[in-house]
Order: sequence, then structure tokens, then C-alpha cells
Amino acid sequence: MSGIVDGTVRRNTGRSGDSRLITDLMGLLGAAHVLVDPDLTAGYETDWTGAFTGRATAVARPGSTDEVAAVLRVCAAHGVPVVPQGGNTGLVGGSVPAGAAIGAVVLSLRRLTAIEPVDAAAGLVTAGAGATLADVQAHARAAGLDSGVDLAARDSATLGGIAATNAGGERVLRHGMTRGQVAGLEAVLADGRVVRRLTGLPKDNVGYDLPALFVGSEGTLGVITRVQLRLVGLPSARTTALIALADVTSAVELLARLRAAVGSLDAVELMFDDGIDLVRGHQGLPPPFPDRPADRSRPSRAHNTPYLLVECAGRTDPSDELAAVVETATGVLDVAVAATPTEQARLWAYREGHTAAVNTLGVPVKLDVAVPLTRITAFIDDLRELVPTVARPARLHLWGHLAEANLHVNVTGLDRDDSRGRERLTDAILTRVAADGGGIGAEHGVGRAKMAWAGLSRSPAELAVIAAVKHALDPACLLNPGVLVPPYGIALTPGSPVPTPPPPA
Ligand code: FAD
Ligand code: 2HG
Ligand code: ZN
Repeated sequence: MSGIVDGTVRRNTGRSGDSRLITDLMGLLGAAHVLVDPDLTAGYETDWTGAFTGRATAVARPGSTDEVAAVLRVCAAHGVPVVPQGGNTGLVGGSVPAGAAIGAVVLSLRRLTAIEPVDAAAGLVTAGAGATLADVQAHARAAGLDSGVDLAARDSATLGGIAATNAGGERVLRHGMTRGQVAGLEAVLADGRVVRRLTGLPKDNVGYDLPALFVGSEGTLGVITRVQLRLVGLPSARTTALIALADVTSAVELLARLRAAVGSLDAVELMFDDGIDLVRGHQGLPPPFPDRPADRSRPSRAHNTPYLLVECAGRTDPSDELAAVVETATGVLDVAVAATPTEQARLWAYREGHTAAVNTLGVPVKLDVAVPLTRITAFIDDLRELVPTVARPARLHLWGHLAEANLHVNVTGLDRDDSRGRERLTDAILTRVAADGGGIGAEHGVGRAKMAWAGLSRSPAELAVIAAVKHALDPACLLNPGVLVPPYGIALTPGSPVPTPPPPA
């Protein structure tokens, strides 16, 4: 049996000692919705990247909020931790029972898929936490509206997971992060109590903003069961352009001009030649341009050309507005414009294919950082030098959401089990990020992967508040132990207070 003992989470070695818990769960949900067969649980036990894995005591698949509450009460009674899981597309190891959560019950929300009718006047839709983003988007579009949140994992990522990670994605420039799009939610606390705020009232100032507190809490404060999402207008005209540039500085300058002059700007995404080549190899795609864009100012250097994928969307055709800026920008080497959905999807495939293409090279060291745009050129140059000095063999893959100064830094070539080498590299890169006043976690969250480095982006006082909130809502530390907040008994940074478990009731 798992439980908090002497400040650490006791780990399961097998499933036999948990038969009473499993029997209780089966009594609640029926045997069909409590998975214990390793062939069936395997897909819930390893994260999308393959970096994080651990055995679960069981995978519980409740079908309603009441069942979620009942599962949490039973797990609390048995002292067994719970790892909430949606689509398992998270990239920081928070959705699987690894590390301090080995032996936890994985609580899969994927059966909570109900999507309620769109409230067109209020611009809202409420859906079960297990509804996929793609299903919610299709539902909203059928009503003439759209979700302001979009990301490449849309077919699997769930509304609950998106809220729990405060996901970013490809429309943040226009609509902000998920927190701004969540109007309300319903969540179940570790002890089974239900917190529900789904009034849909835009003005509702009565105390702390509890829905906002659960957004970005990564399954550590409660299990989100329903999400009320704001909807945005569905644009009738869209233009997408892939623009090859001489260097990153030109890309940043173009971003500034686009921001100032193009009101319909929706997305400005960054990638490089080597990333596009990797995606092309993986998906068998043709090159975006007949000839590789060449920077004549540095013909002899093996130059990794940066590209911006720019999208504008509005009620009227934004292509002239976009063209006017691009035609007069400096450092533009080549431009491909897509006006039809099929052509646009072709351009987006180069950008959205990066994560899957990198995974074919092995388990990457995956970092998601934000660096002030004024420093991003120097940061990228430094990174290209730093990575091979810290890790060898290593291959650096860079892409991201330029408008949000958000770079995805992936490094392949390190063995999955070389935890020291992976930590050393992570530490070197994140320390460099912090030195530039950057953020060590931009949109994917902290999870298990970045917890040890949270002190680079948050002060001891901030970390203490985060831990206090966690321990107030989940004093036994049963929800996602080892994610975001250190388990009891472990100081996050030297000198910071060591959290201790509450005295037995
Ligand atoms: P999971 O992976 O299942 O869980 C993620 C975290 O949320 C875990 O800590 C889990 O415990 C918690 N959680 C899940 N459901 C609940 C719930 N109902 N209640 C409480 N806690 C819960 N992310 C971005 O921000 N921007 C991107 O552009 C982006 N692109 C991606 C592209 C690809 C190809 C992939 C594979 C991932 C991408 N991601 C991106 C990461 C991922 O899709 C997001 O983090 C997403 O929000 C996770 O949703 P999920 O349902 O898969 O959650
Ligand atoms: C993206 O924007 C996603 O492509 C995934 O956030 C990033 O795989 C990654 O590192
Ligand atoms: Zn991203």
C-alpha cells in the first residue's frame, strides 16, 4: 500500500498488497473501469516523450463527477496518491505515476466527454474534462464560434489537461493563455469535496478567483471535472505565410512591424531549416520552397535559416495587409503564401510536426523556455555553442512561438537513462535562461521535469506561497506528489523551508 510515511511517499513494489483498494475501486466503478492488467495500463504509465514512466496500482476511469469524488475519497482512505490524467500529451512528466508517485492510482478523466450546447449570447461552452480540444473546437465551430486555445495535440489533449497546464499554443498572441479563456470550472478536492464555479457571469467578484487557481495547478490541487471555456469569433478569412529570413534579428524586427501594422495577426511561429528538414524526413513532405532560401550575405557559412510562420485571420481578407509589411521588411529571403485551408495545413505541418519528428531520434531533453525578445538572438547563438560543450553527442532542435518569446529547446543524442548527463544539460540551459531574465517554464508547466529548477524563476517567498496553497488544499499530499511542489521532507532550493507532513488526525 502506498502512503505518506516519514515525509516520503511509500512506493508500491507490486499490486498484490493493494487488492483491497482495487476491490473498493471496482465496487465504485465496475471492474471494466478499473484497469490492472499491465497490457491495459501501460499506455497510462509512460508519458508522451517516453522520458517518464512508473507502475500504477490501477487506472481508474470514472464516468461522472460523483464517481471522481468517490474515487478520491477511497484513495484518501487508503492513503494512496492519485495522478490525474487527460490525454497524456503533457511534456513535463506530470501525467504519469513516476518518481514520487510510483504506485499511485492513475485517475483517467477521458470518459468525461460531454459537451453542453454553446451559449452563443454569452460566448461560452461547458464541457467535461475529458473532451478533446478538437471535439470542443468542432462543436464551437458548428455554432459559428471558436476556441481561443489551439495546439498541435488537439486530437488527444483534453480540456481538463489544457486547463490544468494553463496551456499556451498557437493563438496566444491573439487570445492569451488558457487561464484567460477559462470562465469557470468544476473540480474535486483530494478529500472528495466538489468546488464548482460555472455561473458564466463575466462579473463575479466574490473572493479569490478559484477557477483561476486550478488553472495551471497541474493536478496538484484538485481534479478538474468540467471546464467552462470562453469562445471567440470564427474568422471567415485567413492567410498564412511562411517567410524565410536572413537571421533571428530580422525575424524579431518583422514581428514588431507585424504587431504594429496587422490588426488581424493571429500567430507568429519560429522554426529553422534543420527542423523543417527533420519534419520533411519524418512525414515525407516536399520542401517549402523550390530552392533552399540562401542568405547571400553569408554564402560560405553553414547557415541555419530561420523561418516565421505567420497567420492572420479576420472578417475580411488580411492578405494585402500582411503583404504590405512583408514586402518592405528587411532580411526576407523567401515567402510562400497559402490562401486555402489545404495549402495552409501544408505550411502548418512543417511547424506542428516538430515534436513527433524529434521523438523519432530518441527521448529528448525537452525544455520550454521564455527569453526576452531583446536577447533572443544572442541566447540562440550561445545555446548553439553551449549544448555541445555540456553534452556530447548532442543535437539541438529549436523552434517556438516567437510572439511570446517562447522557445522550445529539445536536445537529442543523450541516452534516456543518462540522468546525470540530462540533468547537467538541463541545469546549464536553464541557468543560462535565468541569467537573461527568462522563464524556465513557458507553457508546458513544471511537472516532474522542471520542479528542481523552479527556484530559478520563483523567489523563496513565492515558492512558500505555492507550497502553502498546496498543503492547505491537499494536506496529505495525495494529488500528484512530486509534481510542481516538492514532496514533504524535501527542500526545493538550498535554504528554503522543508515542508513537513501534518500530524496524524
Ligand atoms: P495530460 O498530459 O494528461 O496531463 C497534463 C497535466 O495536467 C498533468 O500534470 C496531469 O496530472 C494534469 N491533468 C490532466 N487532466 C487533469 C484534470 N482533469 N484535472 C486535474 N489535473 C489534470 N502545450 C502547450 O502549452 N502548447 C503547445 O503548443 C503544445 N503543443 C503540443 C504538441 C504536441 C505534439 C504534444 C504531444 C504536446 C503539446 N503540448 C503543448 C503539451 C500538451 O498537449 C499540453 O500540456 C496539454 O494541455 C495536456 O493536455 P492532456 O489532456 O494531454 O493532459
Ligand atoms: C510546440 O509548440 C509544442 O510545438 C511542443 O509546445 C514543444 O515538443 C516541444 O518541445
Ligand atoms: Zn509550444
